[in-house]
Amino acid sequence: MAILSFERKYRVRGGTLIGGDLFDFWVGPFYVGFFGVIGSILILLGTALIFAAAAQGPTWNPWLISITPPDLSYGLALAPLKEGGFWQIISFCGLGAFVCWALREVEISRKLGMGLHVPAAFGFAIFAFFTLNFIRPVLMGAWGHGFPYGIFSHLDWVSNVGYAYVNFHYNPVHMIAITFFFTTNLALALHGGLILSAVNPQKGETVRTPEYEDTYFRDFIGYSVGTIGIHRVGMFLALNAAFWSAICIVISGPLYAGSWPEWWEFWRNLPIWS
Ligand code: 07D
Ligand code: U10
Repeated sequence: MAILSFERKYRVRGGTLIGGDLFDFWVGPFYVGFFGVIGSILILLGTALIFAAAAQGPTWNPWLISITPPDLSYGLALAPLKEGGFWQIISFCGLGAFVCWALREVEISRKLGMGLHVPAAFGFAIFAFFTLNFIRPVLMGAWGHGFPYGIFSHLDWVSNVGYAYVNFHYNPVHMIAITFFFTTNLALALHGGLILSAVNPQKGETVRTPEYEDTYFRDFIGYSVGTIGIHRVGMFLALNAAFWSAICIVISGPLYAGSWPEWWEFWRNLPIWS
């Protein structure tokens, strides 16, 4: 079905989570919905506040602008705007906008009668952000433990927090998260390469069917995970990357405050070696 007649067929009301027909419409290609409206408000407000905070100075250099969380002395209280209050409201707008974005994905999935895989996957990214700037600061008793919104400043934050635990590479869960990130890359390279090699032939050649794709990997490594299977593998790897990232940072501080290299001493102290 051509895309335009398909859109006419499925663009009917219903499937919304709340609000019934309220905001159940499209603007050009975009589905709006209740969460599109709320999300847009939060995005506009959050962005305006970023500009307002940046306008306090000291710089308009985009690399150096930084909206910083309150000083640790504010604990979990609200801070004045210029002393971290901007950061607090912007964080709230950001989180709200991410959640609205996910719920709008849910409404679109429901309208189309599709699974909720896309919003579920985005939920893992939201979970990582929520862990960094909400769960961990609350567990550690101060909003000041959140990361600042700035290009260089957030890199400095990662470096400082990393060295606060001496060498973050030794955090075993950071290792797991990185392993999942790298394996996601491997899987996507294999998948992208395999698909292009089969369905994007040279002029005069014919497109190859999935049997060819299966056979390629059976010949190569003795096993093919299959055309739907590779997407399960990809989803599994990518979601685990975000999930273990969140875990690796939330245990640093709230659960374990020492040095990560020293954590591995448990291994040398196992009675089995003596
Ligand atoms: C958090 C993103 C969520 C996104 C959302 C959507 C918008 C819209 C719109 C532009 C999870 C946002 C959308 C804003 C914008 C428009 C149009 C995803 C998230 C909701 N590390 N490390 C990680 C590596 C070192 C340290 C994670 C590698 C050092 C700390 C990942 C190396 C030290 C923290 C990772 C390395 C150190 C991390 C990040 C190598 C520093 C964290 C990915 C090769 C000296 C952070 C949850 C992530 C974390 C984190 C990888 C080195 C410290 C696994 C490969 C040794 C303190 N590191 N790291 O979280 O876990 O994705 O956060 O050296 O806090 Mg590390
Ligand atoms: C393609 C295709 C297509 C097909 C195809 C194919 C491409 C058209 C036609 C071909 C594809 C294939 C044949 C498949 C290819 C396969 C891959 C690309 C890779 C697949 C890989 C996996 C499915 C698994 C990868 C696994 C990873 C990355 C896990 C690494 C993690 C670990 C080693 C540990 C994991 C354990 C976990 C997560 C749970 C336990 C952890 C904890 C409880 C927390 C951490 C622990 C502690 C705090 C304490 C103890 C920690 C210690 C001691 C440290 C441990 C540290 C470690 C690093 C282990 O296109 O279509 O069809 O066929």
